[in-house]
Amino acid sequence: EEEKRLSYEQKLDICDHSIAQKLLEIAIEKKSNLIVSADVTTTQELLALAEKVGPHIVALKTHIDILIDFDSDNTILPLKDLATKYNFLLMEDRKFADIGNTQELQFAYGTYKISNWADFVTAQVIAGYDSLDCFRNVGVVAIIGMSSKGTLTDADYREDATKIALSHPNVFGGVAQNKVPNELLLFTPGINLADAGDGKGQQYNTPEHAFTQLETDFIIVGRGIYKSTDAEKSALTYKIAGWSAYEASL
Ligand code: 6AU
Repeated sequence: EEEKRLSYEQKLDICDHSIAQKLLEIAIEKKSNLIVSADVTTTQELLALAEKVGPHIVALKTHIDILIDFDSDNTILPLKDLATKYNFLLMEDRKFADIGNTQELQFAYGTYKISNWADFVTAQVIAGYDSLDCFRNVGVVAIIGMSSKGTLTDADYREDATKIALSHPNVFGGVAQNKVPNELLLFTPGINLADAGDGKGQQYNTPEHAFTQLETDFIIVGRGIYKSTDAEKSALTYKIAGWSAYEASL
């Protein structure tokens, strides 16, 4: 018989990181594996989107540095309140890619003070194992493979990146377009039900592909939701599509 993917309940037994545990618990409770990528450029749009999609998501993914009006009191405090109100985590998609000392500074200082509010962050592993030591008080999702056409994350790179992700205690997951070992949570962006690409190198797949072929744990959807005329309705559509695809893959 073909080996079955692990359920969220089974993953709870083998993924020890506290943030992995929280994500899995939220997924089970909300029957959702959806992460919305809030790639909007004003605080008002960010908060309005979080309010609409909050009930349907396990995490809201930010690119906090694209906001034109970032302000820790006006942006982060209300965002934190919404995360508490609707029970979702904050994933800052910073994709750190430097030496440990520089990342430590980028993480805790500057305008965004990511370490003060993010539950988990994305990081490249290009600078090696030790570069990830600085993310002590959050969880890290390692970029193992990218969704864009022509990405340099070939099979050799992904194999080495996966080794770092598996062995570093701060890392509990990976972003990839391929299967990863069961001990990691898999996050898959490049998900869209309507489009195959964006004309700028992005390549899209369906939730069904992500769960059946990649055995992913979480789908990440940006424009498919925040660009649609009714973001709440679209979030619900992707939530249901993601959950059905997960159940069908069990
Ligand atoms: O659904 P989209 O195409 O509008 O947005 C996809 C989101 C963007 C990207 O920065 C991000 O997912 N992303 C990532 C992440 C999550 O790290 C990696 C990748 O390989 N491809 C990708 O699109 O916010």
